[in-house]
Amino acid sequence: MKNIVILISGRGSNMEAIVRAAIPGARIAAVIANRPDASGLAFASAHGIEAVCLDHKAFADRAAFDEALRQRIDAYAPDVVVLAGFMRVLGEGFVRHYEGRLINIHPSLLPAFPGLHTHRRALESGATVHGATVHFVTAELDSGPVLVQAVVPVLPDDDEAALATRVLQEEHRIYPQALRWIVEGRTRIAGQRVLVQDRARDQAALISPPLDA
Ligand code: NHR
Ligand code: GAR
Repeated sequence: MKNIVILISGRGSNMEAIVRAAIPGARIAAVIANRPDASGLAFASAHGIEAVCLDHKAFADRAAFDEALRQRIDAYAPDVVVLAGFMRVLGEGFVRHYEGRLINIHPSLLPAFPGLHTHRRALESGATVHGATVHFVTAELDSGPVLVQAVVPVLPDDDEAALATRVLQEEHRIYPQALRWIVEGRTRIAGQRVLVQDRARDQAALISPPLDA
């Protein structure tokens, strides 16, 4: 059995998608939030998962929070640590400690739009496609090796909320899949690339807006 620890900051719908996926061989050992008002903690508790709040505001600085967080996580002997809407930047020491077993989902097609407010920035850029990326976390923000990406169209009537909803729906598909690949031991990091054994080989292009028939 592989132990999974999931870190959230809010609603936790990606955490929920992972829990509902019931990945064979994976046990969600704990869900930890850095904010007491993270509503995802209630879902975790209701599903018999240990739900922990570690309020970053209770710590003197980032290093102290990182260290306390690391100790809480390590108590569960995790094989994989999953950032699911986790909103605190983590220090180099923390990231190095979990190297190769720490993953994040970011709401853009990296390397486009690292950081915050990705949907607004995608709309402003005029891009006609946008999406989400699951990646291994490295010290440099939103820059680690990519496991999987989902592309959605940007539609003419989109506002930030509509685009975010379309992206989130795909996040809920790709994040459980990526975690499953890791739990099954099928991923290998080769430089900036991630190789997935025996993955589907669909070479279809995604074009937005669609070409005329
Ligand atoms: N830490 C490292 N070292 N590397 C990454 O790739 C990380 C990370 C921590 C979180 C998630 C990331 C995202 O997917 C993530 C990736 C928070 C911020 C941020 O600026 C940026 C990126 C991400 C998460 N946070 C502010 C901060 O001061 C707080 C913002 C808030 O609380 O609303 O930490 O986008
Ligand atoms: C998701 O869209 C996730 O990609 C994004 O926040 C949302 C969290 O939703 N993550 C970040 O922006 C990280 N900086 P959720 O709490 O319902 O999973």
